[in-house]
Amino acid sequence: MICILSGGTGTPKLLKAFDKNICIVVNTGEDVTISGLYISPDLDTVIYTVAGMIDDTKWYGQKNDTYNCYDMMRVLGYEELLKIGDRDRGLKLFRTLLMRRGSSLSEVTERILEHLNVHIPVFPMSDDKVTTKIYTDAEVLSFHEFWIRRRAKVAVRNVIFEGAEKAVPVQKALKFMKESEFVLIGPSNPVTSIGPICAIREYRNLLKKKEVVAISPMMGEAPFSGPTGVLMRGLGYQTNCVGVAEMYKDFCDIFIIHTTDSQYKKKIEDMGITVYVQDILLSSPEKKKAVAKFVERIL
Ligand code: GDP
Ligand code: FO1
Repeated sequence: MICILSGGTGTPKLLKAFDKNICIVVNTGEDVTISGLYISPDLDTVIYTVAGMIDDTKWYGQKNDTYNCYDMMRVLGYEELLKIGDRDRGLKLFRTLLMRRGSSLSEVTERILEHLNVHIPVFPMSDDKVTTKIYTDAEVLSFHEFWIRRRAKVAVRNVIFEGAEKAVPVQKALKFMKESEFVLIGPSNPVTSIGPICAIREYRNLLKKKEVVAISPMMGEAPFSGPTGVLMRGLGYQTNCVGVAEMYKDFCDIFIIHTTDSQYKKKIEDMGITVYVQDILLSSPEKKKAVAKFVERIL
């Protein structure tokens, strides 16, 4: 069993390509309440992906969803920060109701997986509240204020994961991680997707003991997509695979970088990390399969 750490875009692209058993530990630092609903965007993307329901044009929400509820609210002059589909809203409402009755996020996740007939273990990283906060000179932003309202067009000064020091892992997730053959850090945002998981002490300590393989989310001097570059620059890292390796060097044993980045191999090896150069653009089923196969045979 491979234990995969995931955010909500890059790593999900790979999840269906593995032949070996996997379990997935998902970032919850972006969780937020909108219109009374408990929204766990990365968790929902992972659940929809393993259930074969994801809208893989956007990497959030369900495919073929409708937006009647969202549109009706707009008619009434209320615009939600996230455009939530009707069926997606159904899942989020179900979760919210169960949590209001006292279930934890991980318990509800188990229930959802059961109902969707999914047999791949998926865990939120914690049942405790951990909230990613992005500091600029002028203000402190939630992830969605930063990404959706400000379009990531701000100079980032710092990123903190509020609550992470006191948060404990979901115990089943920790057990699966302990018993896994190795941990795979998927090609996710190292700051806001992998950062919150590593900010929880017990995961950090365990990662140092496990074999850890990571896949770069960078191609040259930029990420394949999203705000990873802006966030890394704000924290003082180079916005390339060397910067990501710097962030992971305390626990990463093997790092897979993109074919465009072979000039950085030596620099990363000098950090004590074994480096492989591969095509890691996950743009077709064949390419995803090739990357998954490579990972499965790496150790
Ligand atoms: P988020 O939760 O939506 O931020 O998603 P993740 O953190 O899981 O993924 C975002 C990261 O995925 C970005 O840094 C992208 O560069 C990376 N990514 C997106 N597509 C690809 C791809 O095809 N290959 C690789 N290697 N990384 C990708
Ligand atoms: N991301 C957007 O950029 N725009 C949206 O309207 C949006 C809606 C949305 C609805 C449900 C959901 O679970 C996720 C949604 N996302 C949307 C994804 C959003 O949460 C972030 O892009 C990811 O969290 C990035 O990690």
